[in-house]
This record gives sequence, structure tokens and C-alpha cells, in this order.
Amino acid sequence: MSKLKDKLGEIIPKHGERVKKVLAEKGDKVLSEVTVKQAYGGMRGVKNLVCETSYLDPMEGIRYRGMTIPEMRKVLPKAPGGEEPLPEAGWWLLLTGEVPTDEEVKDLQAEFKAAQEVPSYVWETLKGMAKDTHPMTMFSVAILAMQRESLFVKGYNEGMKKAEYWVPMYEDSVNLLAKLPIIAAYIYRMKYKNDEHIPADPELDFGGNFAHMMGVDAPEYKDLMRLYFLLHSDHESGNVSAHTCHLVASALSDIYYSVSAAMNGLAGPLHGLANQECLKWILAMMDKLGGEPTHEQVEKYAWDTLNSGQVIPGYGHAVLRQTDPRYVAQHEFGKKYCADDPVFKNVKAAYEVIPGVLQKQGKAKNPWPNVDAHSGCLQYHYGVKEFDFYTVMFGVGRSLGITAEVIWDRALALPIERPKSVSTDWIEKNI
Ligand code: HAX
Repeated sequence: MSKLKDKLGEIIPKHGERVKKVLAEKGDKVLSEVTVKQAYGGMRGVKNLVCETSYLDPMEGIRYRGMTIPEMRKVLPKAPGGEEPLPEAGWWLLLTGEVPTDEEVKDLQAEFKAAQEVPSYVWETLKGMAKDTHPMTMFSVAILAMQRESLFVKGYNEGMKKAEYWVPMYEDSVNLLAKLPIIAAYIYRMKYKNDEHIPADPELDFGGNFAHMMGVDAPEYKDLMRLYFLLHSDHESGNVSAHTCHLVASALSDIYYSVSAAMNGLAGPLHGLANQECLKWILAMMDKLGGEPTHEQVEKYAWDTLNSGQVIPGYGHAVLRQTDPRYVAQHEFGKKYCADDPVFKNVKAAYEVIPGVLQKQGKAKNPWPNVDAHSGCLQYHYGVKEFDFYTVMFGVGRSLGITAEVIWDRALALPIERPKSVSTDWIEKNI
């Protein structure tokens, strides 16, 4: 039995009634108007999606079910001896809006453990791929390969009722999430550690077990990965990975199709891949200017990047207009464990300089750092130096948020997504 599934079974009908009432009372009210500029401009600022799990305030940053990152770090259950919240507890919060008890988290962890075994054909698929395949491609393919396991597809083919759709979507999500840290660590060890693998430890949690299978010995790395997965999990539903997952799932595609597609969006350099680009930028700067460049040198280096027509990775955001609290949380972790690390110091120096440069340039609406400006430097400190792999870790975390979102999409029976498009010709004639 699953305590989380039972809880959702209680919550979903009540929330469904709330949504029905909102639609009856406010269904015809205007939420957002769309300008021609927004239609050409990536729909920035257009309010046209509903996301139950999280809300992104431009100034304050993300809240999961109303809770800020500092609040979650305080109140969500932790692993024995750990100081950072368990991502499993975050998934519970995202799905239910409630902070789980230790017992509830244990129940969910038992569910994950029961679903942990990765089918052997996934390993064969990964081994069959070209050696220089990007790890994100491997990750996406591994997820897609398991589509044949979908319980949603089975139920759908057997004529399951619409009101029940969320149940196999939940089960598919558990079955997939349980395997993701194992698949990710496998890709890492296959590609970068001579294909020598470390078996999963059944005693460990989602983040702790991933850290263990990566082969990083520092005990606090387990806590880093718990924090990392939680921070990267949800950022409401308009970002490329979450929106892709929602869009693909809206065609009643199952969780494997939907999450695999989301990972392909996350793999773009303006989205999740920015974390590998960011550390590359810092290391290239250190290489060129020596270990501890002055602020003036960092400033010149930043201008050189901009003048060569490139973006400064890790800075700017489509919604945020302040330093990303996910950056702050990682910075706090770094201050505690690796304040003297030269890369950490350079990330800090970049923070002290780059916002001023971007403000002077006057193009980026948000000159402040996002989550990706910090994550790579902490991985690098703990010896995970293969940048290409960083977005896979982001992908493991992001999967927690997007699966929670689409379970709710199914619970509310949201329809297939199909916005209307127009041509330039149409705009010229009609606007
Ligand atoms: N460096 C240089 N120029 C930047 C910039 C940066 N960091 N951020 C924005 N700009 C530029 C844009 O390229 C754009 O220029 P053009 O008018 O010439 O096209 C202009 O400023 C206005 O852009 P914006 O409205 O402020 O930003 P967008 O909403 O269009 O884009 C991005 C948001 C995050 C894609 C953008 O800030 C960027 O490219 N940042 C660097 C890459 C990055 O860090 N991506 C990760 C974002 C977080 C995330 O999704 N993680 O997964």
C-alpha cells in the first residue's frame, strides 16, 4: 500500500471541486492579454498555464506549495545524520501541499526501493550507443527505452475511466523516478570510470544512494545531492522542460514519453545545459587570468564574452528579477564546506562583478545569477569534473517536479494543449 497514493486519492476529488467552482465563477475572466511582441517573443509573461505544485515570483524566487527554499530546508524531513531535506519529502510536498512526517517519507522510500531495479535491456541499450554520445542523450534514451513498462498505456488500452488516469500516472512516475538516480550514476561510471559500477545501497535514500553510486567519498556529498535534487525539481510549468513534459503528456502520452521529451529540452544551452557552460566559463577565465583574477580582470573578461556576441552563462532569467534563491542555497552550502576552493572563490568574484556588467550593457532584463551559476563549482570541488554530465543530475532533480505536475494534469483531466498560432501575413492584415 502507498500512503502517498492514498493521500492523493483523498485530496484529488476535493481539489477537483475547487477547480470546478473556480471555472464556474471565473471561467470567463481575463487572465492575460497577448501582444504581438509576446507572440514573437517566446510568450514571455503570458499567463496561460495552471501549475498546482509551485509558483515563481520574479523577486522572491520559487515557492513549492507556498514554501520558500529556506523554509523547506528547515522543515522537510532529513536523512539520519543529514542536514539537507530529502528530495522524496519534496516530492510529497509538491504532490500534496503537505510536509510529510518521517513515517510517510519512509513509506515513500520503500515504494521507490521496491521499484528500483532497472531492466537489463536499458544497460544493453546504453552500451550499444556510440561512446561519444552526450550523457543527456543517453539519459533521455534510457528513459524512452522503458516506455514499454507503462502502466498508464496498459490501463488505457484496457478501457480505464478518465477519473482513474492519475493512478497509473502516479505508479509510472514512482517506477521511473526510483530508477533515475541509478541510471544517471550508471551513465557516469560507464562513460568516465572505465565502466566500473558501484551497486546501489538499499539502506540509502534517493540522493544519498546517488552520491554513493557516483563513488564520491566525502560524507557531505550525500547532503549536497539531496539539496541539489530538491532545488532543481520544480520551477512552475512555463520553463522548457516542465512545459514540454506537460505538453507531451497532454496528448495522453505516458510518463516515459513525456519525461524523455522534457530531458531533450533541458539539454539546450539556454536551459539546463547552462550549468556545464557556466563552469567552463569560470575555468576558462581562471586559465587565462590565473587562479585569483582581480575584479577589474573579471570585468574585462565578462565584457570580452559579451563583445564576442555570447551570453554569460548562469546569468539572466526569463522570469526572475533577483538573485535566484537556488543560487543562494548552493552558495551557503559552499561557504560551509569549500569556502577556500579556488573555483568557489571565482564564482563569488563573478557574482560581485557580472551583474554590474550586464546592467551597464543594458540588454538582459535580469542581471543576477540563476541556479546554474553555482551548481557546477560544487560538483567540481567533489571531483565530479566531467561537465557534460552536469545536466543529467539536473534532469534527475527536474523529473521529480515535472512528474508531480503531470500527475496533477491527469487528476484534473486537463485537455490536450493546443494554442492558436497566426502568421505574419495574418498580423499585418488583422492587427
Ligand atoms: N548574457 C548576455 N546577454 C544576455 C544574458 C546573459 N546572461 N541574459 C540575457 N541576455 C540578453 C539576451 O540574449 C537578449 O539579447 P537579444 O535581445 O540580443 O536577443 C536580451 O538580453 C534580453 O533577454 P532577456 O529578456 O533578459 O532574457 P530571456 O528571457 O530572453 O532569456 C535566458 C533568458 C535565461 C535564456 C537568458 O538570460 C540567457 O541566455 N542566460 C544565459 C544562459 C543561462 O544561464 N541559462 C539558464 C537559465 C536558467 C535555467 O533555465 N536553467 O535551466
